[in-house]
Amino acid sequence: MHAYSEVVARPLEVVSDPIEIETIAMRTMRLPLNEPFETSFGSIDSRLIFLVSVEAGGLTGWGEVVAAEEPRYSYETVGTAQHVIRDYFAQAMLSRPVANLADLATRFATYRGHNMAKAGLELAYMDLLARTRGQSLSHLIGGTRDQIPVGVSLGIQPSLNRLLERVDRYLSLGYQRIKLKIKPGWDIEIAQEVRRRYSNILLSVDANCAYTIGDKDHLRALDEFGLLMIEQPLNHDDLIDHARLQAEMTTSICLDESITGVKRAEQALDLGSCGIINIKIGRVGGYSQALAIHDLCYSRGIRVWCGGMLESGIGRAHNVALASLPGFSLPGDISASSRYFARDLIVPEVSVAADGTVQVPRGPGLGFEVDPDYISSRTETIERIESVSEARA
Ligand code: OSB
Ligand code: MG
Repeated sequence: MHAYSEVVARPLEVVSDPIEIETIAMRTMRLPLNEPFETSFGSIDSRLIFLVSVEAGGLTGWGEVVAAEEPRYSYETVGTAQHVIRDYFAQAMLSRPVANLADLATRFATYRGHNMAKAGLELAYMDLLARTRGQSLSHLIGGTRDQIPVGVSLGIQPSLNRLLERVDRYLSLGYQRIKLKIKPGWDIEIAQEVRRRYSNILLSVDANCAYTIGDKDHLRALDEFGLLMIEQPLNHDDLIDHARLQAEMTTSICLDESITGVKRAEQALDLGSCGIINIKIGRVGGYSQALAIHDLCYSRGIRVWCGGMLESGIGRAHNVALASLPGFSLPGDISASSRYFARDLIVPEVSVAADGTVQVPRGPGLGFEVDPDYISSRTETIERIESVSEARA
């Protein structure tokens, strides 16, 4: 592995005029999933999508709050995010013109937690900033890749045969890495079977916190299968037990839930809690933290990849931009729109080429058109926040 010391060149840091945001809109809509998605913490068959948009000078920037309906992956929910945006974060954003990303992040930092809610607004701001400058988001944040390698995350299935069928399908579509969701009782044997069938693929597993350090010997059985990584085997806020486990496993641990910001990432690396980090913009509180974690890992030669939250195309388009940064050397959980939904909210939809890559768009902002008619037709709730006084009225 290389140690990098270069600073990532980032047009974002070039000074531009402050943006006076006029309106923040929050929309929710339910999108059915093409097939149920089961993890160690439960199964869902639709996604309640929460979009935020910000308007200034006739332009609109789009973001997505990736919180789920229930506090299982994290404590945030669509409901808590609506509350904190409506009652706190919107005012912070509208109170005076936003000078830059750091200015916005500093305003939000005075409020504890609620990273996905903060991130939704940071995403919308960054899309707006990129559109205002006529630049692509990827270019704005210092992206260097024209296409990004992608993988697929396969939920727990009713049977091994159903799982193998899905592995076959996504490999034949070109996906570069297969990730299997695991839990006690659906772990060693399925990893073994998939590896037996495909000796050379990039294969990983994701436990979503389903084990404890007491399961160490059980988990070590996974070391036989040449996995790229085991993602978040232990508790969601643990670093210590992960370090103990990593010291006894040859498979790299990748942290997801445990990495909630750049400070935690630094501690995880110092403790040896993981060898790989999954960066999700929502989980870490927005672009400000996601970029900082990327830069930290890039400078230390630690591999990162972009995680997913079964987002709509709007959130996924942001993930594509993020994953174009030079440190994203492993395939992301950024699958084609058709892997999730019958119809996505952006045009064109995200598609995966036969070589398992997604093209990074070069048009202004997200680089995909947001489909306003389809969004309107599906919107279930909409709330507009115009100004400090009106928001409080
Ligand atoms: O742990 O990475 C996870 C989806 C929802 C919540 C948590 C996770 C996931 C996924 C799916 O693994 C990733 C995707 O394809 O969006
Ligand atoms: Mg995960």
